[in-house]
Amino acid sequence: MKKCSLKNSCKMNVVEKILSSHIVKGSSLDDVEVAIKIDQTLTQDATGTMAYLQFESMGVSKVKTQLSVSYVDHNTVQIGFENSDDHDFLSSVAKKYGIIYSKAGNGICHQLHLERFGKPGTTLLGSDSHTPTGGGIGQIAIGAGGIDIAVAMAGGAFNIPRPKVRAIVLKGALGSGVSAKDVALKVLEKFGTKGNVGWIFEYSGPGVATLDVPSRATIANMGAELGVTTSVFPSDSVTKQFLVAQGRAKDFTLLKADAGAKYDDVWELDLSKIEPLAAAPHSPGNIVTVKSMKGVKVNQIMIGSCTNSSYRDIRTVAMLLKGNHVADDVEVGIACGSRQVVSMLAKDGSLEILVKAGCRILENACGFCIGAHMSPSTGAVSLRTSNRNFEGRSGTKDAKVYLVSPETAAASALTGEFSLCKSVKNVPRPKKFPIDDSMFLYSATAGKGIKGAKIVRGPNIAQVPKGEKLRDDFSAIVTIKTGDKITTDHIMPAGARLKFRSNIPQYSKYVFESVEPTFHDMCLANKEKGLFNVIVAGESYGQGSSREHAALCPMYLGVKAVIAKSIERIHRANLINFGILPFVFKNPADYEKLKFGQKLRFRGLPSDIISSSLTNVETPAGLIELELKLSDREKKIILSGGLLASL
Ligand code: MIC
Ligand code: SF4
Repeated sequence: MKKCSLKNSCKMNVVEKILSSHIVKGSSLDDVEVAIKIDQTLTQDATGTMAYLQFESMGVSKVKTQLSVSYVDHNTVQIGFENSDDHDFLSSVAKKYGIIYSKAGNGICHQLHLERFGKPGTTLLGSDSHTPTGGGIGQIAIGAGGIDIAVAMAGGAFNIPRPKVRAIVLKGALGSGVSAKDVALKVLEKFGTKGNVGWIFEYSGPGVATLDVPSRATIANMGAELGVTTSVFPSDSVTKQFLVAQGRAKDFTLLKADAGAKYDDVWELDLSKIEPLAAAPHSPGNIVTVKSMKGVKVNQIMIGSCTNSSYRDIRTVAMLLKGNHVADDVEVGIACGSRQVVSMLAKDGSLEILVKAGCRILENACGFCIGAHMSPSTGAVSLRTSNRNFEGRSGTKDAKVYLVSPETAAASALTGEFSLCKSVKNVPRPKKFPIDDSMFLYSATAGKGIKGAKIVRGPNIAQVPKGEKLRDDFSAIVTIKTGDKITTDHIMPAGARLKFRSNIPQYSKYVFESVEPTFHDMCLANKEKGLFNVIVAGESYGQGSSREHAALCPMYLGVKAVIAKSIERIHRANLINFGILPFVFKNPADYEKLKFGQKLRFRGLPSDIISSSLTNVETPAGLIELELKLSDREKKIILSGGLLASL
C-alpha cells in the first residue's frame, strides 16, 4: 500500500483514511505489521470467558476503550450448569470493569453491534471471526483471539499485517430474488477461501448505493470466509438513514474514498448479472448455481445466523411464505438476529405468517449455526443462510449443508426441494427502528466500572494455563499429519463440546476429536516422556473461526509447533499468542517427508529466531528447512512462550 497519512495531501481510499487516523505512534502503513488503536471491542460468551480471565490477569482496573461490549449469544442452551456459570462470570466481570453486558436472548453479537453501537470511521476488535460485519457500517472491524481483545481493552494496540487493499467496484443493481448473500458467494467464487491473507476488501462504485446497511453487513460478514483481514463499505447517505432510524444520528460520519485513490487491485462486479448461488458441501468457497441444483430434495432449512438475520432478511422470508405452508417433509427453523428484529416482525404480522407457515421460531442466538442444536438427520440435505458449511459443523458428520440466501431458503421451504425465488418486493428501509436497550446491562457505568464489584466464579471457570519459555534444544513427535484446509472446527469442535470453553483441561480432551480421537491421549503420553508434540498440515491450516482454544488447548497438551504449507491469519496469531511456533515449509514438497510418529529435533531455535526467518529441523528424512517470518513483537512473544508470559 502506498505511503499515506492524513497529514499529506495524497488521495486516500476508505481503508487508508480509517487506518491512518488510528495508527499508533512509531508505526506506519508500510510496516510489515501495522499497529492500530482500537476504539471498540466486542466479545461473545464462547470466547469471552478466556478473554476476560486474561484481561483480569493484566491487573487493569477498568477498560480503556471508548466502548466494550460482552455479548451472550453462543452458549445459550444451558444443559447443565456450565453455560449459566459462564454467564454469571461474564456479567460480573462486565460490571466490575465498565463493560456493557448483553444478556442471553438479546440477540447475536454482530447484528446487535451493527444496530446499536457500530460507528463509521472507528475501529472495532472482536473475539469472533465475523466481527467484520461492522464493515457494513463503515468500520474497520476485525476478528481476533480473545487475548488480543484483552490487550485492546487494557489500552494496547492491535497489529495487523501490512494491508493490501482490493477495490470491489459494484455496478448495476441486484435482480428480484437475488440478494446480498449471493454477492458474498459470488466474491467467494472469484477469490476462494485461501490465499487472501493480508488483504482488505473495500466495496465501492455506484452499486453500493443500491444496498441497504444490513445487506452491506451480510457481504462484509462473509469476508471472514475469504480469510481477509476485513471488508469495508463507505459511509454514505444510506448509512446515515440507517443510523438516524436507529436513533443514532450523532454517530454518523461521511466516509468515502477520494477521487483518484489508489488500490493494490481492482475487481468489477455487475450486480445485475448475479444469479442465486449456493455454497455446496463442505466449503463456503464451493460455489454452484441454485439453478443447477433445482429439484434436489431438501430435508431441513435453517434461516438466521449473523449473516442473514436482519429485519430485511426475515421480513423477506415472511413475504415469500405468506398464505402458504412449508412442505410436509421439510423442517424449517428461524432464528432472528435481535429482539429489535423480533419486535418488528411481531408488529407487522410477519411472525404470525411464519408461525402459520409451520416454521419453528428459535431463540435470537447463534444456535444452529454452530451445531448447538437442530443438527440435521443422518445424510440430510440442509439449506442454511449461515456462513460456514464445514463438514460436521452442523453436528451431523454426513449432513450436506448448502449455504444460500433467505430468498432461496424460503422458496425451497415451500417445495421441499432446491427452488429459485421468482420475485419478491424489496423490504422498504425502516424510517424508525423500535429501540429497547433494556437487555444491555451496565450501560450507565460503561467505561467506568464499579469498584469492589465481586466476580462470580462457578466450578466451570478454570485457570488460563501459561506457556513456557522457548527452549534451546528440544525433541517433539509428529502427533498428527493432516491434509489441506483444516478448519478450527476440526481442531477444536464446538456444538456439544462448546460448554467446556472455560475449562481448558476438560475442553482439551476434544482436540481433533473428529480427525484423530486419540490425539489428546497421545499428546499427554509424549508430554509425560518430556517430549513436545508437532502438528503437520497442508494448505490453509486453521481456516474459519477466531477461537483461540484451537491454540490454547493444543498448548496445554504440549504442542510446540505447527508445520504447514500455509496458515490462516487469525489462527497464526493465536498460535503465536500461545507460544506455538507457526512454521511453513520453505519447500512445500518437504510435506511428503514428514510422517506421523516421527521424532523431530529442534536445536538453536531461539538464536535462529532472533537472527533469521529460517531454521532447520532434524528429521529421520534429514534436515528440513522451515520458514518463520516474525515481527520483533512476535519474536518476543514466541521466545517468552506466549503473550501472557511476555507481559
Ligand atoms: C464460529 O462461527 O465459528 C464462531 C463460533 O462464532 C467462532 C467463535 C468461537 O469459536 O467461539 C468465530 O467465528 O470466531
Ligand atoms: Fe454465531 Fe454463527 Fe455468527 Fe459464529 S457465524 S457468530 S456461531 S451466528
